[in-house]
Amino acid sequence: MTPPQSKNFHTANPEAESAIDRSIPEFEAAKISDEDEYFQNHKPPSYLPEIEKEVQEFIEYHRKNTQKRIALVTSGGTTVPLENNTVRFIDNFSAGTRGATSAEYFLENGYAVIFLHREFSLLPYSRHYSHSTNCFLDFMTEKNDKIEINPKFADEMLKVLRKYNDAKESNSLILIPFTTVNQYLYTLKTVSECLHVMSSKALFYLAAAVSDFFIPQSRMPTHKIQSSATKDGELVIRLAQVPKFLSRLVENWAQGAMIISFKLETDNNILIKKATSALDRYHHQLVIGNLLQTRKKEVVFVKPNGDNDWIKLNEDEIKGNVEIESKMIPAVIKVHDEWIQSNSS
Ligand code: PAZ
Repeated sequence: MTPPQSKNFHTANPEAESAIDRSIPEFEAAKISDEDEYFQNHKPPSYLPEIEKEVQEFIEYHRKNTQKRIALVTSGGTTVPLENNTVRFIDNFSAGTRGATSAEYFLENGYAVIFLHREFSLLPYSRHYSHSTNCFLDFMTEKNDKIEINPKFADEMLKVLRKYNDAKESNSLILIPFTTVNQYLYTLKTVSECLHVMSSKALFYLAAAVSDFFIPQSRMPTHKIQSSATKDGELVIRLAQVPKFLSRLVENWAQGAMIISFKLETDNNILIKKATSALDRYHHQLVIGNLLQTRKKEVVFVKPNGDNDWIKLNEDEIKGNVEIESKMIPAVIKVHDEWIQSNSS
């Protein structure tokens, strides 16, 4: 028996009056997102496949042998080259203290760490002796024609050396460099995609200070900008906005991972508002807010449930050189525990 047909209308016939309605505004062709367009129009760094291989091996090693959680810690500032054969670039203040210090506390707490850092910025462990007002030779002394560690620094140095050796021997730390914002974006994408297999056991701790503006490759001069090219003695540079990659990270590259972004401001009055709007926009798990002026003494954890939890060092802790990351990382790990728990059912 054939099913009853509606006699009142037919979907196959266009409606005569509106079949061609010229008054309807033109339907725009689907646009590719700013993020995708960025990757279509900018070349990846030539060494990216090697990084991908190293990172995959690192992740596989821990999946098979240690079952450790893996933290991707980004650290330091990105450069924005003004020329393709780069003589000049725009940079920012970040030395990588937050990233390098945090990486040490993640390692101490049993995480394996992928340290995606600005080349020549601070590194875990060596940070205690590099970029310091003390020359590294001050840590040494001469005795009976031999070089020794200055006894004044020996105890502290032994502690750092042991932790460093632990991280090395357990293959728990991998160092991945970047310099330009383009290298950072491509490497972040690649590493994130590799980490996809870790699901909720991956933690993204995005402490790098990434430039918001850049010069697209299409309009970057090949050679050094000549002073004769200036107009009335002024050099005018037109920068484009770096696309916001956090939504891609949350929705595609690192789906299931716990993602923490940082928000740096210089105006106390807008810090919480800006951190909250980042959470609303990207739907990740935590924004850590900090002010340029006080970033080593206090930070605020801005959470999706509306909580703003401050972590501060007191006067004694500041005098005793306590690092704020020693309080931040256990608090971050607590949030990660809850994230893994909520994803395991
Ligand atoms: O590198 P550092 O320790 O001097 O500074 C750390 C920091 C302020 C760059 C970091 O805590 C941070 O807030 N990063 C994100 C910056 C931003 O894109 O808003």
